[in-house]
Amino acid sequence: MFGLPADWSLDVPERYFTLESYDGGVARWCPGCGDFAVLSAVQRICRDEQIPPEKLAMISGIGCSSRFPHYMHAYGFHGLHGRALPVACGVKSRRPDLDVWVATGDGDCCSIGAAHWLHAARYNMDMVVMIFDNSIYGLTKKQTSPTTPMGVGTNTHPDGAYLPPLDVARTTLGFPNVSFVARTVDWNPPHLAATLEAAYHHKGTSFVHILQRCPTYTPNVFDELRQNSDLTLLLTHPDGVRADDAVRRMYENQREHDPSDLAAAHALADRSEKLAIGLLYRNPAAPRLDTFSVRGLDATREQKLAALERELDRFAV
Ligand SMILES: Cc1ncc(C[n+]2csc(CCOP(=O)(O)OP(=O)(O)O)c2C)c(N)n1
Ligand code: SF4
Repeated sequence: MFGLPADWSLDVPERYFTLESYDGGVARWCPGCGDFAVLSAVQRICRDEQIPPEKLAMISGIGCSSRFPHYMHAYGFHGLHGRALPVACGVKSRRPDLDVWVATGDGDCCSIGAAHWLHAARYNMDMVVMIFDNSIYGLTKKQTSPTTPMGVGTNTHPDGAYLPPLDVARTTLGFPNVSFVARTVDWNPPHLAATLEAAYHHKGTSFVHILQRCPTYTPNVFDELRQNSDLTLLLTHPDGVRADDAVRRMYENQREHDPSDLAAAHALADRSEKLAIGLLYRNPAAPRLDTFSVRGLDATREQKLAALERELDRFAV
């Protein structure tokens, strides 16, 4: 036929996933909410990587951003406020074959869930943790969060927060055994996607600090950053987040930063002068608890019973 050899065959994959394959329904966020951009980026990465939906687990706590699992056609767990990370660690322990993604807000992760944030960094299990930082508690309608800038009035602090905010990326860099910390912004979709892609390919817990617009409750917090690109510093490096020409053209300030340099990462994460975006730190050699927690997963029922008997015998009186 048309000069093709008789034994020619088209190598068509048995399953091909399109963006629709990951579509979990109409997202109910306010118009202009930055969460939409993150959802699109994640769906594109899943399509590009051809991840079967049944191999994806989207885990969240409570908050607007935590509604994320509902909008992905994948396994999902929309759990308790602040508890996304322990659930994700549990899933990864017993189902190492699943790609685990966590959606957690600045309130969910850095306030009520802060203890889990530290320990998840230390456990360093293979997963992507997206911290949606809109500087406010959105779902409960505008209470101060640990990242609310001073001077921004909220329902709990009408005259503005009393204390300076914490920075998500900078704080994460201080945790023991942390292996990946990056920062990006929802209003730069190519950079957001490249950052999440780098996070997905890192073996360990990849924390991605995402500055996320909440036009309803913190409409102006990122105005300066969005209107004046001089306030952003684009981090570049062959081992860092890919920055294509379009992204490079957006920012005059660029710096090559070696992501293995933790001291430099700490200094760059400081936002007092500029907002550094890109990969701040990566340590592929950090030990991972999920390489140990999988032990015994392939044990037979008989082996498990025998192990249980042995344990119980130790306590016999
Ligand atoms: C144990 C518990 N405490 C408080 C709440 C109320 N609550 C629900 S979401 C939320 C904060 C959400 O803020 P954030 O995590 O930043 O997410 P956002 O809505 O801004 O995306 C709070 C305080 C709750 N559901 N459970
Ligand atoms: S309240 Fe803010 S964070 Fe929540 S859906 Fe609306 S814009 Fe998004």
